Amino acid sequence: MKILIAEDDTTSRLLFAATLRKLGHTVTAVEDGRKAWEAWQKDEYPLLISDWMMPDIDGLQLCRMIRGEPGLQYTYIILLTALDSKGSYLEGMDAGADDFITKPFDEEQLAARLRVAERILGLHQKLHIQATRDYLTGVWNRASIMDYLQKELKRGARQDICTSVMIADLDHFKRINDTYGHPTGDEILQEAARRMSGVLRGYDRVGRYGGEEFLITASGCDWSEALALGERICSSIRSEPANSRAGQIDMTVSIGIATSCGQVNDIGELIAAADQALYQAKEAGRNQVKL
Ligand code: GH3
Ligand code: MG
Ligand code: MG
Ligand code: MG
Ligand code: MG
Repeated sequence: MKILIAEDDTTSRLLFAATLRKLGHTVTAVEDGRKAWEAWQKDEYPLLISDWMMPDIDGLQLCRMIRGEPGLQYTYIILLTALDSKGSYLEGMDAGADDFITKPFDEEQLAARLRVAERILGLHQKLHIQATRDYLTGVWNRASIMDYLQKELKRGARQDICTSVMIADLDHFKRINDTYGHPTGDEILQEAARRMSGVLRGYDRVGRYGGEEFLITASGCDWSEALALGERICSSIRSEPANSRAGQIDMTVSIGIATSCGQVNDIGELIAAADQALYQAKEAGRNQVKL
C-alpha cells in the first residue's frame, strides 16, 4: 500500500517509516502537516498516518482539509496521538479520522490496524468501480463520462484549448442481436469498447452513453485532430471481424463529432451537436465520421 506519514518527531517518523517498509508498504514520510497536504494533493495516497500535534497545520486540520476535498479515491486516515482522553478521540473522529494509534506504537497492533484499513479500502475500491464503470464493457458509465466531459470543458475554457466530444453508434446493431442473439450482441459491444479504448490517447476517455452508443471525450483536440481520432476509431472497428460465440462478425460504427474551443460550455449543447453530426453520418450511409 502507498502510505503517507506526517510526523514532526524525527525518531518516531523514521521508526514508523522503517516499520511500514518492513511490512512491504511504499512510504513517503514528511515532517509537517503542510508538506503532507502538498504531497496528498499531488499524488494519490490510500492511507495517511498523521501525528496529531504538529506545528502549523496539525493532524486535525489535515483531516478536515482532506475530507473537504471531494476526491475520487478515499484516503483512510489514522491519527497518531499521545493523548488518551475520550474527548480527543471524538474530536479526531469528527474531523474525519478513521482510526487512532497511540504512541509509542506497538508493531503488531499497527499491522492489525493496517489490515483493517486494507479491508475498508478494498471495499471502497470495489464500490467505486461499480459506481463508475459500465458493467458489461468496463468503460466509464454514463454518469462518469458526463462528469468528466464537464470537467474537461471547464479546464479547456480555463486553459483556452479545444475539447471535442464524439458519439459513436454501432451500425445496424439490432440486426446483430436479431441474427445471433443478445449474448452475442453483448460480446460485440465488449469488443467494440476494447477497440475504442485501444486507440485513445492519455486524456481521452470513452464511456457507454446508451445501449450501443459510446461517448468519447478528446481533450485538447480541435476539429481536425478530432476528425483524425474519429477516423482511427472508425477504422479500428471495421479493421477485422470480431470473434464471438457465433463466429466472426463484421462491425462498423458511425461517429458524430462536436468541438468546443472555449465558446460552448454547455455540455447539453455540445452533445446535441455531436448527435446531429452522428445523424448525418448515418444518413450518408454509416461507417463514417461527420463533424
Ligand atoms: P443504426 O445503424 O441506425 O444505429 O441501427 P441500430 O440497429 O444500431 O439502432 P437501433 O437503435 O435500432 O438498435 C439498437 C439496438 O441495440 C437495440 C437494442 O436492443 C440493442 N441494445 C441496446 N443495449 C444492448 C445491450 O446491452 N446488449 C445487447 N446485446 N443489445 C443492446
Ligand atoms: Mg508531534
Ligand atoms: Mg443507437
Ligand atoms: Mg446503432
Ligand atoms: Mg437508431
